[in-house]
Amino acid sequence: MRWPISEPSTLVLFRPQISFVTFFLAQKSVKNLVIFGLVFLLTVFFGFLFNPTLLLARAEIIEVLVEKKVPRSEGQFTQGLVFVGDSLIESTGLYGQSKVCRYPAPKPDDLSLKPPTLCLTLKDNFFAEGIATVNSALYLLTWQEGAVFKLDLTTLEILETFFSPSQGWGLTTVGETLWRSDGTDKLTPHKIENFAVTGGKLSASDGLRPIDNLNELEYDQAAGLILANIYQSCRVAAIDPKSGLVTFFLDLSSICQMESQYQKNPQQNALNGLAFDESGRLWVTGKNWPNLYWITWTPPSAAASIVSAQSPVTAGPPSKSATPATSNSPDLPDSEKK
Ligand SMILES: [Ca+2]
Repeated sequence: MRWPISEPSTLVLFRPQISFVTFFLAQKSVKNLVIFGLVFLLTVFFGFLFNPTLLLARAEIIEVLVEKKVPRSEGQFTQGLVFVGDSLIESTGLYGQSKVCRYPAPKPDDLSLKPPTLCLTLKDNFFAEGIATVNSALYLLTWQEGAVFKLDLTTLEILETFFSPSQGWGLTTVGETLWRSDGTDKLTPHKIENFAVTGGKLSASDGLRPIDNLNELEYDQAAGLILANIYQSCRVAAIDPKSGLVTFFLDLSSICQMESQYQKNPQQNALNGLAFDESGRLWVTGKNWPNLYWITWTPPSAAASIVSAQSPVTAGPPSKSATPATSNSPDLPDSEKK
């Protein structure tokens, strides 16, 4: 399993510069030394000018706090999670078991999660994945079947079926665009009318490396960032939807450590499920986890400021509270999915 947050190999990144310095030091002529020195300085200057993200090196990693832990029934292979009004909607995967269910959303005076009031069960040959809402519709991805279902948000009735050109993992809405993850570092924009691809893919990177295994998604409206669950890790990447730059990571390892199902089988029972409720609280869960967690975090400091300033767009400081917008889900290698 690749670990997307591993430290970069600095020596590999700067191998050309090291070779240049070695050659520079071998010079015996003062004139040559001056010329090569100037060339070196210009190379460094223009390198950062055309790729300023090199200055960032790595995105900040922020530990989250658990504000509330809410018990729920076990055995839900969570793929997508989204709040809509007073409801929590969840999609769950696996062939022969995939469904979408609506639950009464936890209330401030009663944060317990009640049984579902309505469920749509998919045919056995569909593996449900991420979900997202737009107006009165719910969009549901399937893993590798190529089908994208548009459901009536109230009745969960399938209204239309669209086509996805590649695997469906996570889904979220940013404005009038649906963004889909497919397990790589790429996010693909789709039209809400027919799910046609509506632009170029977004490549998630921390400035040095691609951040792949993007899975469940959730748009943080207040911060202007797409939160992406990194598959089979306990981290969430906060991605600028204009540049693809990861401005920070949320570290949820403390939650993974307290989750019994994760401890039993971290590959299968991976962290999965991100959703902002109506009050801007971010809830997370995982596959087969018997709990939902309301989490908060302290906004990143210097790193986020640098990123925001450099980004052609966006992104106010990430916040502890934000307003929801959408949802989605993830998944994995064929052998591990089932
Ligand atoms: Ca979500």
